[in-house]
Amino acid sequence: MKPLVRPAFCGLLSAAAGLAAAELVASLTRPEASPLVTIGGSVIDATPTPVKEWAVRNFGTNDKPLLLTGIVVGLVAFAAFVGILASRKRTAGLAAVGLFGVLGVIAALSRPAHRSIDVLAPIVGGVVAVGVLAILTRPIGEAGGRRRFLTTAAIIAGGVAVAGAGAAVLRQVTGRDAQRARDAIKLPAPADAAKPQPNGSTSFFTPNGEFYRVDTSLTVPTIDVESWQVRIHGMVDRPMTLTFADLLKRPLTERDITLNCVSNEVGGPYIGNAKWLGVPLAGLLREAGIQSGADQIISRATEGMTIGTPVSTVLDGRDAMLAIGMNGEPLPLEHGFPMRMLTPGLYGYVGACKWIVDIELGTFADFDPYWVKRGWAAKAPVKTASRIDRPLPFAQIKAGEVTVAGVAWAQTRGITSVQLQIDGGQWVEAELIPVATADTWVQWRYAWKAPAGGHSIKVRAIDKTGDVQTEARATPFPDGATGLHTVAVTVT
Ligand SMILES: Nc1nc2c(c(=O)[nH]1)N[C@H]1C(S)=C(S)[C@@H](COP(=O)(O)O)O[C@H]1N2
Ligand SMILES: [Mo]
Repeated sequence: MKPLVRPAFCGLLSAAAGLAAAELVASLTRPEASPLVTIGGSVIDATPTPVKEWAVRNFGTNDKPLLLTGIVVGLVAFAAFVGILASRKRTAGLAAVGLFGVLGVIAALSRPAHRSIDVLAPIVGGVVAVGVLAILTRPIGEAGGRRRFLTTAAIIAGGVAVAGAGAAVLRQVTGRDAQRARDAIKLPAPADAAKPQPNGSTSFFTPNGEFYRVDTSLTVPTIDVESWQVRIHGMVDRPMTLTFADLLKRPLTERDITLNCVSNEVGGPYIGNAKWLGVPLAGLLREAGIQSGADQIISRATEGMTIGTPVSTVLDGRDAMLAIGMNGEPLPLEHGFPMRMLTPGLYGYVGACKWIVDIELGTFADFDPYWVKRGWAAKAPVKTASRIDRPLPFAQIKAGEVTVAGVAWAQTRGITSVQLQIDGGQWVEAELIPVATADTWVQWRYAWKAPAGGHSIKVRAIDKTGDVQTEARATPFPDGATGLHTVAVTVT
């Protein structure tokens, strides 16, 4: 058997050279379309929904670094194999390493919001990988022995390091520029302020840094706000294009709105409440002139997400908006800077597209957005729900008066009552802390005289339409979890 180390090394070095070159070209052309990101995005999109749900459940936001590591491990294994192949059948090996480029091109073109320029990086990467492998596997006579090979390899490795570092630095600079531009924005005061909240509770609003994040994007998009614009088109009489400056010039509305994710399990953390500032969407759409028959608003994000929102929900009087501010600041990059949609009463995947670059009026019959293609419900109003935040599950607490507290929500309908059931007994009313509108969660609390022993506390909410939160358990797929949050505690 021929020794495997040198051929595997040649494969790895050529793949590394190709990847570094491709990443460098991408960071110069369009960082969102870096091959690692487009390949990773394609892997995410091809992942079956149950696996994705499992990953979100078990790794939360950490599912992405994990995926990137997986991709790199896969690339390393394939590269080593290609090197070994090239040492036996040189042409086959060269063709195989070229596959990296082809894969990259396919991944780039399969992204929903790709531009033609995106194929440049994988093409350059493929050519570099083939070239490097060709040089490293030259027949011995031409290659001039071991010493010469090592020198060549060292020079290539140096090139890889420089290109890789260059790509990383450029990436950081774009990220920092976007962050700086975001930080420099002075948001105008709202023309229409949010109703003052009657409660003084600090935890009513979720600070931006603690707000949950759920998206399929491997890297946080860094949109250049100066050149950014959004087009509103499709089934409208007067298509329009708006820049960020155009949005700032319009009368802005400020609203307190609770946003939650359809993937949230009963009692889960993917919900947050913030003060949002934005342009009312209903007014914009009426200006554009919605044509009859248009029933779906399709938002497209810079990284390729598509989200479909019913026209009827946006026009029914609720405060749907194109948001540019969150809790008194410009939108944080990870929450959709420079602009995202918000639709009170809808789960995020049908009403809250981030990093929007395009809004098209169309129909549900003609277009399935990203998650709908994957089996999730096309229309997904939030379900009435409640959560116990205190005491924590399995807490050990002292006998006596214990405050049980949490949140309940039924955006657009509002919460009329929250009830607790302790150890399967009678349902008792919790105290609701008053809120200004139906679009936020409600904080509740209950003073419980806790006797010693093991106890279970169960919560349910009743919304203002009279609907009692169902005890029947349902998984988040396809339109949101149901069931009652129950916490077991030990009182001593
Ligand atoms: N561009 C884009 N927008 C997106 C998503 C996404 O993956 N990409 N995820 C949606 C989902 S599933 C949810 S629940 C909300 C989450 O918003 P947040 O991350 O600001 O909390 O964003 C929505 N908007
Ligand atoms: Mo979500």
